Amino acid sequence: MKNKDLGFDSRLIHEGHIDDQFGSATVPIYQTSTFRFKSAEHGAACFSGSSDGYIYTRLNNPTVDSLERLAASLENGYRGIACSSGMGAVNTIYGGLLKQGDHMISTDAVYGPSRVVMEKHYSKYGVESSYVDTSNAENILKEIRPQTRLIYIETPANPTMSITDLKAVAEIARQKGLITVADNTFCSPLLQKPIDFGFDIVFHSVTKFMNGHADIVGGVIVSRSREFDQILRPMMINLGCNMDPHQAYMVIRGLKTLSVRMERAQENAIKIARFLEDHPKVAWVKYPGLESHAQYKLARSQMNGPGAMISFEMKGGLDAGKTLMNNVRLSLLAVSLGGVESLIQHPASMTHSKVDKQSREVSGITDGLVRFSVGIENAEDLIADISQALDMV
Ligand code: LCS
Repeated sequence: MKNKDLGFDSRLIHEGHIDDQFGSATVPIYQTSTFRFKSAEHGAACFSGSSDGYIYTRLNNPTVDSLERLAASLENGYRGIACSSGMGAVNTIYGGLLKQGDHMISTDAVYGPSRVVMEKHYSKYGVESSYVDTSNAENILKEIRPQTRLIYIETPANPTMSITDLKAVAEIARQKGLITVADNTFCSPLLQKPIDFGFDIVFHSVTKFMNGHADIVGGVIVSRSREFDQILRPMMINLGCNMDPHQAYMVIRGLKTLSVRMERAQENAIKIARFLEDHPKVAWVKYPGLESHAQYKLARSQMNGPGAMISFEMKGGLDAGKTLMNNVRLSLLAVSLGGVESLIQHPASMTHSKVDKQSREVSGITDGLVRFSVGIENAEDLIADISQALDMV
């Protein structure tokens, strides 16, 4: 059977594996900075591209290559580009696709640094950006200027959990000749495949659900076509934000259990979301698996599951949220997300603290918003823990 005929879970286990001479069941870690050429001619051929041998680990490496092939298969794309971090992927995309005078339209509630690096650094090089609520595709249409080149969306958005209609955005971009990029970190390719909806480029902070064990930082970009891969790969190489072979091995290892981890985390998440929604001290809960989520139907139509991220606000605002966070005992008070352990954090003072307060408020990142990344512990234990912490408020 050809691998393209395999189901998603079989791909997680078998796809991308580069053959090694000893028949290793797992992808070997090629912990080397450089590769020996067979001859001067071979070295020259590797550099010219007429031979696809390995050269130097910043450029290519068999372990990293295995992850790049696996990621591409999972996202139904052409090829993956593994990066040292999710922010390495963001900068490869911005730097590779935008030039002086270009304009980008982005989801307003993106991961804080994805916005901060554009507003504070790329603006110095003459790149302009607008931040809108992309959960209404009309807002994107209104922002398009002659200089617009890129539509960059995050869905569900970190941390507001608002959902952008992938098909509608891809259609707008097709009509206007724009490039589309989706940050798929909150979903992983198990729950959402933006390329299937017409997106050009998808990327992940693999630090999160894809690796899933809170033990490495990394990123991966998957392009729909060779054209985009050929623009982005040299950018990543020249920025020097390549993934290390050991990091790549860890992600490949973590990915094998993506489906089983995500299924369990989602089972827990819906129970916790309902518990929070019914709790008298909680003002609101945003979770795509709750009927009360404003885009519940859209989420169901483009995601294969609601995921394991929940945002909520305490009736007592920030102070009540702080008391809650200071009193959880099982969940960890920590940033990051998508691991087997549950994590709780406060975006306004932590992950999104460098975004100015007014922009945070406009995009729905209120001071009282608390973000919960649901792990795979026993749901009863997680609920008991949150419940006792809520009692302290
Ligand atoms: N995109 C999203 C949606 C993210 O949540 C993050 C990190 C990144 C990109 C950047 O990836 P990194 O370089 O960290 O691998 N999000 C974090 C968060 O919410 N808490 O801590 C990190």
